Amino acid sequence: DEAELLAGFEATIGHNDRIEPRDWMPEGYRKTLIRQIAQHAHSEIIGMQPEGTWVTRAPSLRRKAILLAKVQDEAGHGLYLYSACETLGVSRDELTRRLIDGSQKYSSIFNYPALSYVDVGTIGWLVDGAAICNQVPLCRTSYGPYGRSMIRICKEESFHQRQGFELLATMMRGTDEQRAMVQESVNRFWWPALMMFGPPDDDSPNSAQSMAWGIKRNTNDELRQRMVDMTVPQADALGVTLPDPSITWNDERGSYDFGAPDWEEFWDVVQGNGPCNKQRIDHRKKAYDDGVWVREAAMAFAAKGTEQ
Ligand code: FAQ
Repeated sequence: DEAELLAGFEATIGHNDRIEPRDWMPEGYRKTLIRQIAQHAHSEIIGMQPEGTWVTRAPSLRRKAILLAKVQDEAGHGLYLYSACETLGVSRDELTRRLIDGSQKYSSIFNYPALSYVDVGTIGWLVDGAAICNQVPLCRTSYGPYGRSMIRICKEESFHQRQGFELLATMMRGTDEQRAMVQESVNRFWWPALMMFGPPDDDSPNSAQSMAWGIKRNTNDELRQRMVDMTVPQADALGVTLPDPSITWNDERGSYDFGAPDWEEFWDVVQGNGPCNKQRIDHRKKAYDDGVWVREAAMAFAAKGTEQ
């Protein structure tokens, strides 16, 4: 009966063992996972757009090959995550529909534009940097398919973060104008990158239950702190200034103190009013609509196969 199934589920969570697709799970657990994994998948797919606009304008063949490979990796991450989500009983088609109709979200960060080629470096350094801080603990999430997909994704994100850092380091060894471009880009991306971790803990309705279920392993604020502690020394090594004068080492806490992002701006972007929200969804919808004939042809071909 249900009480027994629930006790079994809770024992598995309690032992830090994995829940697998055929195991019984509470409906709330399934729904929360579908929400988080789908948002994560959508972020990877929508996240191809800002950097993708620079593929045709990269400054050299080498930079173009690197960028093309990175954007393709993001498509791959989206596909592993959609597959993980499908094990919970929802189809990829349905997930795509929910992205396009706005009933599921994707990360706020991808509603900001990549205005210059340097932004490719900054996105790699700060956005992939934030993604790694958030995702390394998710390798130990309680749902098997999600955790396993995170392992490979994290390896690739680490590579992306280093390529971003290398791009910026190259620019910083260039002219004054190039250094100013890096600084301007970092100024724009720093606060939105910190917002990727979600609202502060006391304003995060899902955290407590997701932590109890072992879906999340750390709170939003814990991971944001980890990001700051990891990034400050890297900014020093690059020679850029993070746009937060309140960043100071706190000896007692063994961490950096830092300022608060503009949470009003965050909620405004999450609610659809960021600089690129409409453009991102319109672009995704156009790609989906343009692909109708491919899906129809694939279905017709598959149907023919079963008849023969
Ligand atoms: N953007 O109660 P919480 C990448 C929503 S990395 C938009 O704290 P939760 C790699 C939240 O959904 C980016 N919405 O929620 C890449 C909830 O609304 P809901 C993707 C946000 O789930 C790099 C409400 O606010 N990574 O793509 C955001 O416990 C470069 C209340 O929040 C992941 O998705 C936000 N930033 O914690 C690709 C990681 N934050 O759903 C290309 C997995 C919060 O109830 C280029 N996800 N909201 O309507 C997570 O770890 C969690 O879902 C959090 C949010 C931490 C994002």
